Amino acid sequence: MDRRKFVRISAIGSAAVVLDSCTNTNAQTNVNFTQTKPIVVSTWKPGLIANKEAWNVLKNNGKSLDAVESGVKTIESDVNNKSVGIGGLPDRNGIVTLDACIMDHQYNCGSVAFLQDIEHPISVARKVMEDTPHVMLCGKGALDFAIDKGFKKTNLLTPEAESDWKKWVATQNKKLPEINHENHDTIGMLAIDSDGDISGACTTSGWAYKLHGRVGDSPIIGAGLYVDNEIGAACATGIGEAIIKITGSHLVVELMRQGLNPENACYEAVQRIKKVYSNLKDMQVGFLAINKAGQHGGYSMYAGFNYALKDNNNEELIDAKYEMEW
Ligand code: SD4
Repeated sequence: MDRRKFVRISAIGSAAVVLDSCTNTNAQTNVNFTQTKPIVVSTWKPGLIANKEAWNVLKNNGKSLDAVESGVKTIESDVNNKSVGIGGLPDRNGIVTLDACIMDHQYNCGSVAFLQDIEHPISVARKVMEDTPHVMLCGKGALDFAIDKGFKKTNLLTPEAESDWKKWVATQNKKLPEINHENHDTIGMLAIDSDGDISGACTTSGWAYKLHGRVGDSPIIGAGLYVDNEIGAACATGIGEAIIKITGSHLVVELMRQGLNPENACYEAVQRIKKVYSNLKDMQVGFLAINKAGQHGGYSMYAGFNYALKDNNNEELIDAKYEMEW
């Protein structure tokens, strides 16, 4: 029943109303709405490092959009992270292909999918947002656009990732690794700046050893990321196909609009995936959300999902609640 107690942030953002959806009495208690800001949250343990970078922007009254871009770039450049940017595990043809998107407080958004040879897909996504009338560029077109904008080509396949891939190629069954246990760390980041404006970013090399050409949820606005500055923002990690099927991040934001707090909204999104799939084996998905007040929460299908938080008082890794053990 506790889960059903939630805080509704009013659309104008001036008050919070406590509702009890179980009794649905609409008994409402006005409480003072104090926005926690600035604040940044991001998925998985590497989020701790990314948050530090974002915080350098936020603490100096910088924009949340700049914060999330510079935050996730640190992970894109980390050769030891096997799920994002350079060092990311390749597809089954041995080619690293990257997906990323970014969204600001005014519904502006940009995205790249199936991008190769560029270290910072998130910055290309931002250029798509700022310099074109489009939202999404893919593959060769995205690469040509990046080069045109001055990005340099980089070999993203590190010797370590190549050797992992070769070992996988040599396996009999060519099973896709389980996201979370063997293949995780896609970074989704959500931030509120000192003006109270929310932005988000998401970047990944996707599901290791995926089919060549496969695109996951991470570059899809509404699936891997969504921001509505009146309500809050959400991002996702895990099996992208499941997240796309329920338009996960948009769903979480809409659930917050209806009054759920971030954790409960993430919980409901996981329940939706449970309805869609009869077989949940290896079906790890995790959602992370923040509302306009700066409340945050996450929830995942399986144990193991965590997220990093940084605000004026806290810097920590938080274990999300989950539906089941592996
Ligand atoms: C994808 N959602 O490509 C990504 C993978 C992921 O942690 O999040 N891994 O489907």
